[in-house]
Amino acid sequence: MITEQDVVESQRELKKAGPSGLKGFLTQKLNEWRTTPLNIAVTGQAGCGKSTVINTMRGLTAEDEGAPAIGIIETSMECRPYHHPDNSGFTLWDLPGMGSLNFPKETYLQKVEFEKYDFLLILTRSRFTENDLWLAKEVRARGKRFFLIRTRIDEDLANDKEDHLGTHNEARVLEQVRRDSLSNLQDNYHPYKVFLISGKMKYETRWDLPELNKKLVEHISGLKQHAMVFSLRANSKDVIEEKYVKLWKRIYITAAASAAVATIPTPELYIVADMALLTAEVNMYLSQLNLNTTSLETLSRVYGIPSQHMSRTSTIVQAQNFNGVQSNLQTLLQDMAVNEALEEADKFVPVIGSVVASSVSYSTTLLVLRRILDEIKRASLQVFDMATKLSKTYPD
Ligand SMILES: Nc1nc2c(ncn2[C@@H]2O[C@H](COP(=O)(O)OP(=O)(O)OP(=O)(O)O)[C@@H](O)[C@H]2O)c(=O)[nH]1
Ligand SMILES: [Mg+2]
Repeated sequence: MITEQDVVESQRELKKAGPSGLKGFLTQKLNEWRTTPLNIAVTGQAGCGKSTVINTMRGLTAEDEGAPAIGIIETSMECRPYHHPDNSGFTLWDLPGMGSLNFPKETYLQKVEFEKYDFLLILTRSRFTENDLWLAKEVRARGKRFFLIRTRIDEDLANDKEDHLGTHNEARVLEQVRRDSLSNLQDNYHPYKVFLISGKMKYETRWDLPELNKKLVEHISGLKQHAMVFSLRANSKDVIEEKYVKLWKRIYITAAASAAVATIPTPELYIVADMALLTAEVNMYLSQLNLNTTSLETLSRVYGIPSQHMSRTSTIVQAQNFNGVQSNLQTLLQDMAVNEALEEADKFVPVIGSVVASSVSYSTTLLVLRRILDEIKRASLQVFDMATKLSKTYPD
């Protein structure tokens, strides 16, 4: 995320507008991904599970406020945008299925304003139709990506288990369903992968949903990729790793922005740090890695894991329960300012070092943020393991 070009620009900002100019520039870099729009269209026939998938991808369950209506009557009669709760630039569009009275094939692409989407998710509960394939080809012809998704896979598995209690074999059922999904298409050769998923949040770590997330990240680049990684749920070890790598890269900029003030640290404080900025950053780690209070409550509700159980994975996760993230951070910063040496080799030292007394602050903050991020990642993997263990069986 931080390039040589950024370092040069930082130096220029510093010369031009002093430490506060530098700070403004760096803060804007940190927030760039939030202003990068991402639009994902979700289409499929009534009842195939669009609203359910949209909720789960936004970290919401049906009873959360702002979640799309889920039900057994046809509720999606128009294109409806659903924003990510923490990133309004990330929008999932609930599109009506093609071929319904209001949305005939001939005018479908115009009516749904097709050009604006980065990806199209084509959902089906059973077999894909020629209409689905037509849509997929139109998308491809316009240089965009589509994914074929077979939903409600937990129900197929549960049915098979009930019907073939003695011989039920999950892998075999999945293979059958995968083949069956494309069996209505005339063309014998269709090289498309079918993603088998359940849209229910309790199954978000299972079957092909994590792989789908990975593909959404792989097929996009630059700031849009940042926005994607920071908007997806941490529902696989791969996504947790992706988030970690991108959060790690922000540390240089955050530490520099925090240290870029023209005040000399007092002997009692040792270092200069923008506590509001740093606390917000640590809160971002917690929410990105599913460990903020809201995520813990959701996980607790969905999987039945007691919140205290998850909080115990780390002191910083625990600290947020009594608003202690900031004081936790402050203690770490002060302890480290005394104990740890300057990291000379770092890229920003030449820039920050010219701001009064800021290089020690910068290096210390850098080390503290790294330590905290590592700890939060470790806790996140632990919580992830708790959740996956509990989602092993179907149905309830
Ligand atoms: N078990 C299971 N049930 C699902 C899944 N997806 C959806 N459902 C259920 O199927 C019903 C319809 O799901 P919705 O998400 O409302 O489907 P939709 O495609 O948005 O339907 P319309 O808005 O009417 O087009 C609801 O009762 C959901 O709870 C799934 O993956 N597994
Ligand atoms: Mg719906």
